[in-house]
Amino acid sequence: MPNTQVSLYLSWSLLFSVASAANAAAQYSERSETPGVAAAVDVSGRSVKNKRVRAIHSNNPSDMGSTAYFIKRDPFLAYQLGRNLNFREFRTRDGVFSAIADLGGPMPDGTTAKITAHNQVSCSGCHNLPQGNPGGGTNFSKDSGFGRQAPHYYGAGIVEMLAIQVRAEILSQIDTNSDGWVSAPEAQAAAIPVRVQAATGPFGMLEYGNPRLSGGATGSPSLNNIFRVWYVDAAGRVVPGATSVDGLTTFGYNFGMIVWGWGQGSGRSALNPTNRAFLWDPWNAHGGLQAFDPSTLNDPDGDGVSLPTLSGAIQFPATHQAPDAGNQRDPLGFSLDDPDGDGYLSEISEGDLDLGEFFMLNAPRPAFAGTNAEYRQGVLAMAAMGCTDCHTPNWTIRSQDAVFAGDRRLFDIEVNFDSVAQRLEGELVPLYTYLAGTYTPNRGSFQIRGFFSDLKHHDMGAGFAEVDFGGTVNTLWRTPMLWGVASGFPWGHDGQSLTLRDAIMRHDGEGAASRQAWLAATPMERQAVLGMLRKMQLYDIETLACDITGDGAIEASYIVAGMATGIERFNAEWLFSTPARIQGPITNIDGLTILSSCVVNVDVAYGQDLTWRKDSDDDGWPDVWDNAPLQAGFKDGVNN
Ligand code: HEC
Ligand code: HEC
Ligand SMILES: [Ca+2]
Ligand SMILES: [Ca+2]
Ligand SMILES: [Ca+2]
Ligand SMILES: [Ca+2]
Repeated sequence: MPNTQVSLYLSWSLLFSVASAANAAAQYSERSETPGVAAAVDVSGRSVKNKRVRAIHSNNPSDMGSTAYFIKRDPFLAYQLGRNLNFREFRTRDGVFSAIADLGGPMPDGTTAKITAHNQVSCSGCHNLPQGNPGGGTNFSKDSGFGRQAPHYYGAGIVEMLAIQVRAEILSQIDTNSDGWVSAPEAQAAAIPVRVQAATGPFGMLEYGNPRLSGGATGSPSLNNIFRVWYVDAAGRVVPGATSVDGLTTFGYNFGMIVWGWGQGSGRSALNPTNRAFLWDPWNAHGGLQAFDPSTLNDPDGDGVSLPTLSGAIQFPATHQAPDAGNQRDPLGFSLDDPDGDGYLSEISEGDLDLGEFFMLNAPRPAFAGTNAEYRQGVLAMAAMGCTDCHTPNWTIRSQDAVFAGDRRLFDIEVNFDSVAQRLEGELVPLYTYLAGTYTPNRGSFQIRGFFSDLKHHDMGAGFAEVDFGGTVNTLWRTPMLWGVASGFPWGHDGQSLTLRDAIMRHDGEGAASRQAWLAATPMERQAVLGMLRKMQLYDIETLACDITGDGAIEASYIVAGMATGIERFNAEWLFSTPARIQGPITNIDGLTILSSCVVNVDVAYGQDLTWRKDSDDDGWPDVWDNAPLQAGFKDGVNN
């Protein structure tokens, strides 16, 4: 019997591969088709439907199909294209990998390897709870034998905006002549400790360390470990490799907040300062896909901070540069470097990063699935135990002015708990002005309730200690945002806490007093905390009941392009400038009528025929970047 099964499978797959080869030109390997026609089908509508085509960056929205066009003219499509880059499974023909599961990157001791590299073809290989969302959930072999836990990145835009805002606020206090860096005399005159106001009200004032230099006119500052500092010459330009202000080659410093990552130990902050960097880094480390990114290198004054990207985020080339340097370029503009030598060029383009970043900027934030009273009680109980000394509940994004960038997002999804219906319900809140076909973010202020982090690193002592692969001990960790913590199973940097109680019981070092307070609290007080933590949750973004039309109601049968799509919900495809039209009711092989969310106008809805996007030979190289636009060549447009 097993033999028959195998041979059946073989003959079927043989037939199938012949059929698909015959249809190759008409097919996408993504699930873009309708049932009964081809293999690449998904009636749930959740799979990636658009073709893998390198996106082309432009600052000009009139360049049809460029990233400026999508972000300014068709931003929900930009969001969806970015979503699909985050969740797409990259294939051999896209340049994924060169090696598989080799060891990569040095630990602090300089010799021990840090991670199992080249182990996933998609961000969603690890960030997939719930599937198709920027959730967390998996642990993988990194830093120590216990591994590291993948956090969710719901609300990633807010996290990034706060990180850039804290830096801007600190800089505006110390950099008294406003030239963008801290000179030795400015450092000497700085107030200590440097303070930042997270939000008005209680728990709002945070201290980020000592910006003065260790030796007065020379040395280094002692800011909180979450910052990475670099040193600059008399004109504020990065001096590569410098480790202090010496008054000879270095005359001051600059810094960025490495907000992302659990922590890498004393003097090593954490992983990445921006969402853009948190795309090219894992694509390289896990997927073997190297990005070429002129936007990050766009630093005309050489101070180590780039001009804002299309999403409005400054980058930090002083400390973080994409792996493909683009030393040699094709006349059409893409990089010829091929850092991993697999023959596939420009595996991730600057435009891909624009779109992936735009999705992360606008990624919806976690929700609180309880009443205001339950929330208030929980926060009060946490405050009484000292938890809020680190888990800062509220933050304010400052509106745009000379110092701050304002809320750069296009929209917010406000999710609340309906205690009568006993469910979460969302509301799409536009944060843009639409004028003459162009969407512009309002860049106002935004109140974030229920964030629960001070964005600082703390010494958490033995309870959370990590002995890394090479034997170095780390006890410094970023206060994790607790939004979404109920869906964050398991907990701690190593995922070793299988209950919330256990995570709390591991608080040691600077958190020891809090654990004592937890132990001394009454069962009711502890219950108030746990009860609240268990309501801070994630949700499936695309099936959440959600008012997207702004009429204050959630329609039971929401019609898009003449087709009933089910309950009103946030599916970005329906907000495209040409909305995606679903297939609608179909009869399946069992004779049941089901709703097919397959999209029947993929090419038009997804802008696949626009000048800067069109890929006539389906090789992933858009015609305008393809040296043989009518001959498939996955490696470089020409060769296979
Ligand atoms: C192999 C599993 C894996 C893959 C694939 C992966 N990640 Fe992660 N991710 C992790 C782990 C583990 C961490 C925590 C790492 C640490 O801090 O040491 C993390 C951290 C993050 C963070 C920071 C979260 C926080 O709270 O600090 C972001 C953002 C993120 N990943 C985004 C991405 C994106 C985008 C991709 C795809 C381009 C991706 N990840 C691919 C496992 C993965
Ligand atoms: C001194 C700062 C500090 C205080 C006070 C503090 N925490 Fe934490 N908390 C942290 C840090 C840092 C971590 C991350 C530990 C790690 O990386 O493994 C953490 C982790 C957690 C986690 C796990 C989160 C996750 O995503 O894995 C929970 C839950 C938590 N804290 C709740 C509390 C509660 C409840 C209190 C009060 C009883 C409290 N914390 C007090 C700093 C603090
Ligand atoms: Ca590769
Ligand atoms: Ca390559
Ligand atoms: Ca092509
Ligand atoms: Ca070609």
